[in-house]
Amino acid sequence: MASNRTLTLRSAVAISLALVLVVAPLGVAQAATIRIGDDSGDTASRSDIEKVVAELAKKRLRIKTRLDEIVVGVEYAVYIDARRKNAGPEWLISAYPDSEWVILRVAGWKDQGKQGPSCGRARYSLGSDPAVAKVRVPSRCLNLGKRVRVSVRMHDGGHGVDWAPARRDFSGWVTRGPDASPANLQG
Ligand SMILES: [Ca+2]
Ligand SMILES: [Ca+2]
Repeated sequence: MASNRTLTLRSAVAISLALVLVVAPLGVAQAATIRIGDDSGDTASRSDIEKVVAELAKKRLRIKTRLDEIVVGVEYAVYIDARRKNAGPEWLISAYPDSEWVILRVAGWKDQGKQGPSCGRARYSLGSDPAVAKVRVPSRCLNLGKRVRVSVRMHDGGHGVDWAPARRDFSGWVTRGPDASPANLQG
């Protein structure tokens, strides 16, 4: 029969293993962020996309797009592919620098005229120096799973269009990571 000391040691080992199992998922490196570089000068518009960063955490998806300049009247559109089984994106966030923006359901890259949920905690903002468009949506509101990919389009009327990474092409899949610390959420 095991001594009390052995049992205590066994218990300690069991508890330690349990702690490791609980803690491990947080420590696993996950590709929660993806960056898409885009060429400068590939559109005649001054709202040339330079870079897109998409970040998926448990509670929210954030997409940050760096543009050469924010031009009034430009449509800034973020397509989100949340279902691998369905071809193309499921959601479109369409925004304008004069602050009007909306979440739409899409199928086959087409706006079906169906407005998506209003997602009360969703946010869209623009910064002019540097020129950055930011979109932040709660994952639950758009029923996002563990992986998404994005495609971003800037449409400047007759002046040009710019896509990142390319027309109707997506970034790689962003695998959900743990929610970023409050410091990482800034910016
Ligand atoms: Ca570009
Ligand atoms: Ca899809």
